[in-house]
Amino acid sequence: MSAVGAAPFYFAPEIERLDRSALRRLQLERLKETLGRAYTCVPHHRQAFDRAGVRPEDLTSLEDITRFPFTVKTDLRDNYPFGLFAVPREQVVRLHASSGTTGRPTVVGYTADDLETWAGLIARSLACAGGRPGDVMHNALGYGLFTGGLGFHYGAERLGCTVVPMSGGQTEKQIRLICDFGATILNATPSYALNLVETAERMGVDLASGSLRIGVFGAEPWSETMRGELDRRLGIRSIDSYGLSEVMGPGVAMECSQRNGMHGWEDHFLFEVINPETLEPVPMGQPGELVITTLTKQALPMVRYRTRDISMITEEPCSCGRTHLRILRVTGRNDDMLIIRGVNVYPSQIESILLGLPGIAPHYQLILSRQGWLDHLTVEVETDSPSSEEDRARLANQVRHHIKSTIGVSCEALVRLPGQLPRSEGKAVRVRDLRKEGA
Ligand code: DLL
Repeated sequence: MSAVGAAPFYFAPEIERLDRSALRRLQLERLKETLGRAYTCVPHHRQAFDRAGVRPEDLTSLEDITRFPFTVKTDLRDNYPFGLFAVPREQVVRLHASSGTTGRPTVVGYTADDLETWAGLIARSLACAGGRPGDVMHNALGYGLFTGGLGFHYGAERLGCTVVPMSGGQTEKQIRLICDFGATILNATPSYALNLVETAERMGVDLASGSLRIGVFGAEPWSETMRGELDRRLGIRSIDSYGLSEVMGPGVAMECSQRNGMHGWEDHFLFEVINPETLEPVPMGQPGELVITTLTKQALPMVRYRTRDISMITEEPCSCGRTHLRILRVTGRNDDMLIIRGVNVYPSQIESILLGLPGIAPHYQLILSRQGWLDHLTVEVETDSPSSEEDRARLANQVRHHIKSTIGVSCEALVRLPGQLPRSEGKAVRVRDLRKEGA
């Protein structure tokens, strides 16, 4: 394989290591084009710009982006299915859509050029994660309307990997194929990766001593503790992978081997972090809601899309040499935040506490209900091995105590035996809010 001096095609140092001022100049040029196209071709954006009293030509610096209106998920729903497309439908060669559990699905579209860009960015992301041509990538992300499966599929082929297009489900068969085909990269949601590892252990297969080298995990929040668990039980280096359908799908950001935040590909996206209450920008390095503007998308240009994802970004240089900013672990979505008796709680905070307790397995569900006028939180977890009722009662006490002392919320803890909680085949469902279901 070529050294960096004669860089292979999937590693583009001229762009991945571009000096930040040149990167910003490129962003400004592309941002002007995007705003112009959005204004000219998408009535929704034109009206929103007019209401805010701004024209694309008012943008003379990247900072001017804050004068432009946000786009939110309901804008996609209100313009269902193709109202936000900036090209005639005939030029859209692929559609994806969200599951739409609450109302209409959100539909996203791609031109042939958009698919080229997407595959290129996934190839770049996989290479950033440590993937190389010749790797065998077992793709356990769902194929279909979800962007995960097909997104990684074409990008991995572009990198020169052998792709196993497995999708989710048929877990035992997945284990056999991982072993038989000598998979070196596993691509999955972290919760499904855990399901895979447990199933393998039950089958007597030790994946940790097998061919896997890298796990590319994303599409849902996960913690450092979970990373440690997956690294150890799969014998891999787990890499965090971020993206969302509204701005493209996976391939928006990926960790490098340093594993200290995900490089967000700034030649294709403009990243901002805002305070979700005041909608003002927050200073670099402080947490807030990630807002993303696409810089090269043709079919569906997105202007200041409010992701709802809570994270922070840093421009501190990374020792890998890439100059693109880093998005630190996405801890949750501000619409996933639970308000329990007035305390703000993210499911990932509870995950970190649970995974830090010996004897507890990384499976949990949070059930919220109302008892009288008060919110009631029940935390269901599993033990990591069969245990007596007495031991489980002792563990339940520990869970209650740690949650109370760390986040200040009282809860009921139910400790189940291994295998009693539902397993994920894609994005895990961690929260059941019975208060919303009227129970
Ligand atoms: O989940 C795209 C994707 C597929 C990303 C595979 C990575 C791997 P959506 O279904 O539109 O697209 O869901 C996007 O998932 O706004 C976050 O809330 C969450 N999410 C995605 N990646 C991460 C991550 C895909 N690494 C939504 N950490 C996003 C935490 C993540 N949350």
